[in-house]
This record gives sequence, structure tokens and C-alpha cells, in this order.
Amino acid sequence: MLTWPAPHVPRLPGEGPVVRVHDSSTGLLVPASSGPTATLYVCGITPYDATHLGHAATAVAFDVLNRAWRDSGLSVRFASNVTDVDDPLLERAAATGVDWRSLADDQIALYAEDMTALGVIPPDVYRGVVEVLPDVVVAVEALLEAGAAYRVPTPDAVDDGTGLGDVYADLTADHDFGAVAGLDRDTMLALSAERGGDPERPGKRDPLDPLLWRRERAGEPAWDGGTLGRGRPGWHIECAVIARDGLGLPFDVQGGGSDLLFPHHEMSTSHARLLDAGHGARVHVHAGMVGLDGEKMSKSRGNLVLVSTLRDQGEDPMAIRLALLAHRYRHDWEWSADQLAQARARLASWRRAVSGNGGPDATATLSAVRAAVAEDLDTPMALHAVDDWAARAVHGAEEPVEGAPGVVARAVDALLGVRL
Ligand code: 5CA
Ligand code: ZN
Repeated sequence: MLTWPAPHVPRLPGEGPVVRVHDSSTGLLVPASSGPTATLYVCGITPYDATHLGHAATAVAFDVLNRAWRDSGLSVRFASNVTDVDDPLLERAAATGVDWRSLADDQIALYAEDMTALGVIPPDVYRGVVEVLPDVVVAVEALLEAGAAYRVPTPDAVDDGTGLGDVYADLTADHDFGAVAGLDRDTMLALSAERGGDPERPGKRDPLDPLLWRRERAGEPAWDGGTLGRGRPGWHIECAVIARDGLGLPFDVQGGGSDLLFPHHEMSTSHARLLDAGHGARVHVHAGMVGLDGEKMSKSRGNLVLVSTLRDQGEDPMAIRLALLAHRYRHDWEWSADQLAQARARLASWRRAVSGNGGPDATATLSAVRAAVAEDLDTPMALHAVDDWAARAVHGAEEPVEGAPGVVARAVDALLGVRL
């Protein structure tokens, strides 16, 4: 799948500190990387509606991690996916009378435009599930072979004479199941029903067992599944296969919004473990949910503020990015229009402050921004450090240091992705 153009990331003098992040599984602050090349997988979009500020906030949060890692002297390998076939996409296409492929293509293109405008560094590995389908089939066959998956009779499948059923993972095969989210069973059952699982499906060994392969149903797209029969993949196996093939196992950080902690990341990590000798992601990092009017912003609820709408209204994408960075990535927060007005004012004041040749010494500001992003991506703290420098620059009481505004502008660009 085509990505979008990479933004220029300026080099800064010296190096940033080791980056630490909050691990959702343990609740601890831990080093985010484990070697000279940091590896990151972030769950991408299901392309049935345009990029809203929740998607943008999650993408920007992990972009800050990517930038902080680079600044600390590491190489970064970043992989992401596009869930370009799944129930919500097919349902939306059917409801609006649009072909599901053209709906997906349009939204994938719009997402790329939004990410370009927001200055998000593109993934090195960017795969749609349709592209990796043969690899998913081999993975599901391997899980069946290993006794970690089973078939469930599927009388409503298109009759092709094979009589093959849907395939589900057998969670009892994974002794570490549950370690990612650490939830009790009732919560897991409730979240599974809410977030794409099918605990009521008859014939499963355990209501939580997740779908790996869905046999073809009338009117649904389907592909050759080898010994699985024609059909399409379940959701979680997609991310397990793309992360394994794009990054290798184990990899450093599995990221996404907190709505994915369970079941998606629990299940995809479980699949990865069974595919590769117990290895999944080292650290699980989740961005909070962006809400609007008291509810999670979501395509299914329709309470969306779209990045593309704001751009069409002439909003500077850097102001949108600054509005997102003003929140701790891990906390849930509510969008409101006044946040954009504040971000616009901040952007203007920073631009004014860096417009001269000289300004207050930038050494401490650079260190403060670096320290803030390296400590669990504390972007509000980083913004305050720049605000402080900008206020002093405008005040003009300090002996000006030549080149200092350039250092601040490059730091803001490289570490926060905000071009002044
Ligand atoms: N394709 C799957 C992941 S494999 C998916 O969840 N797609 S999505 O389009 O629904 O979401 C794309 C990314 O945005 C995910 O990381 C998701 O956790 C995040 N996201 C969705 N809604 C919000 C929100 N309201 N606030 C913050 N992040 C969100
Ligand atoms: Zn995913």
C-alpha cells in the first residue's frame, strides 16, 4: 500500500535522553526500545469514513514517539496497517450503495492527505489486509496444524461442496492469554461483545475465542483460502501477521487507541505468540479516546470532527497538530472549538518569536522539550517550555543569542512535528 511523503526532520545538536513510555500491561514507565533499531507497530484505520480528530490524535502521539526515538540516536522501523476489508466497511458500503473497494480507496487517499498535512512520518511498512491475505491464510493454517485453532460448522456459508467451517483460535493454547489487558472474565466478555467479537456464536469452545477465518457468505467478498476454503480473515490475525512480517518478533511497541487494548491487542498478541515461540510486543502503549459532547468520537456514532473539514475551512494543519499536542496522549479528552483558537494563537506567537535572528539562549529550552517528550511523550510540558522561550523572546529583556530562534524552530519541527 502506498504511503505518503515523508516530512523533513531537522537534525538537532546533541542527543535526546532514553525514551520511556507507560506500559498498559504493567502500568509502569519503561524504556520504549530494546536495541539500536526501535520497532513500532501502530494499528491503522478501517477506511469507511474520513480521518477524525481521534485518529489524528493517536497517529500524532505515536509520531512523537518516533521523533523522540530518532532524536535519542536510534533508528526506527515503523509498521502500520489498513483494515481494508472488515464488517464495518462492508456494512457502510452496503448502506450507502457504494462499492466497498472504492469507499476504502477514497478514504485511504484522504487519510494519506491528512497525515501529510499533519506532518506525520509515514510507516516504513504499510499493508492492507487484502495485500497480505495469502500470508494470513498460511498463518491460520499453521495455527490449525498446531492445535491452537479449530473449525466451527458454518451452515450459512456459500455452499462450495467443501463443508469447511469458520476458523477460531483456541485461547487455551496460549498460557499467557490475558496478560496484555489484565482484565477479569466478565469485563472481557462485555468488551468482546462490544468491540467486534461474537461471544454468542454457537459452536465455539469458549465465548472469547476470536475469529481467524470467516468462510464466504452470500454477497460478501471472499478470497481463495487454500485448505481453509474461500473466505476472508478475522480482524486480529491481520495485525499479528503484518507486525511479524514487517518488524519481526518480538517488537518494541504495539500502539493504538485505548479502545484496542481489549480484545484487539490481547488477541493479536496471543496470535503472534502462538506463531512465534511466545513472542509478541514488548510494550503496549495506548492513546486515550478523544470525545465530543460527552461521547467517544467514532465513525459508528457519527459525532465526528474531521481533519479534512478543518483543512477545507482553511485551518492551518499545524494549528490542528498543536491543539492535539496540548493534551496528554494517554488521557481521554473532549474536543471543543476553543482549543483550536488557542492553538492558532500559540502558533502565531511562536512564529513571531522565531522570526528574528537573535533571541534568548535556546540551550535550556531544547533540553526541556527533549526531556518532556522522552518522559512518556509529555507534549503539554514541551509546549510550555516553548511558550516560556517565546514569551522571553517577545519581551526582549535578555541578551540576544544569534541563531537561538533557529534552534527553537528546528527543535519544534524535529521533536513536535510543528513547522513554524
Ligand atoms: N483498523 C482498526 C485497527 S487494526 C481500527 O481500529 N481502525 S479505526 O479506524 O477504528 O481506528 C484507527 C486508529 O484510531 C486506532 O488506533 C484507534 O484506536 C484510534 N481511534 C479511533 N477512535 C479514536 C478516538 N475517538 N480517539 C483516539 N483514538 C481513536
Ligand atoms: Zn490492529
